[in-house]
Amino acid sequence: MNHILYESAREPTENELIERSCSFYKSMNSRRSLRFFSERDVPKAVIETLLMTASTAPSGANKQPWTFCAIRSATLKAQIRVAAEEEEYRNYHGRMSDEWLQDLATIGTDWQKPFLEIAPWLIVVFRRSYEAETNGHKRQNYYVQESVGLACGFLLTAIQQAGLVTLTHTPSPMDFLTKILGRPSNEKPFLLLPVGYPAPDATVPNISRKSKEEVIVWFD
Ligand code: IYR
Repeated sequence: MNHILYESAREPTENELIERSCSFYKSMNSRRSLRFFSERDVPKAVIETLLMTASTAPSGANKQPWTFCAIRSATLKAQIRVAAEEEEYRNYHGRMSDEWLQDLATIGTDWQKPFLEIAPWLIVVFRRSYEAETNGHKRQNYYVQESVGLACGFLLTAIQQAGLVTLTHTPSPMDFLTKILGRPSNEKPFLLLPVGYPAPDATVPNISRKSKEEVIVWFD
């Protein structure tokens, strides 16, 4: 065991707690998944900071089992769009159940994914199932899905806090991302996030979030 002293911030007063939690809730509650992006570029340094924020997430045994690919290359974005649309075409024309298609009808999605080329950046999050050691041993990672899910949550929060928008896009299956990006066999694609500014005329589905009564059960 090797512990160091935790550097805690000053304890907030009760008023500060109320003020901070409410204002953060307000900001997060205004987050929407966006499918219409502006072509305006976002500096690489900003993307790097957002990704390092994602990388502060907790993980099983602190293995940090994630890799983030940040793509601005127009050639790669075009290749990813073509491959994603091929899979999505098959999803929307036979692979998805009628119930699934009905559930998506209100959201208005289809197989076409122009945002994959329009957004200035695509972030592909990979989960690392194991670490390949030089002697050929596969060193295990733990709670990989949970850990990478948490890192993605941190990333969405950082993107929102910065004033940018994104979409949690999961073209399925996603193996094409491993091939296009030349990733090693211990990495599996987890999530594809276009990141940028919203298009001036962007629209979002007219849907709402569940109420507190629906999502919270108190035992106080
Ligand atoms: N991956 C497809 C389908 C899709 C699935 C769910 I669940 C959504 O919430 C939205 C879309 C697509 O991106 O179109």
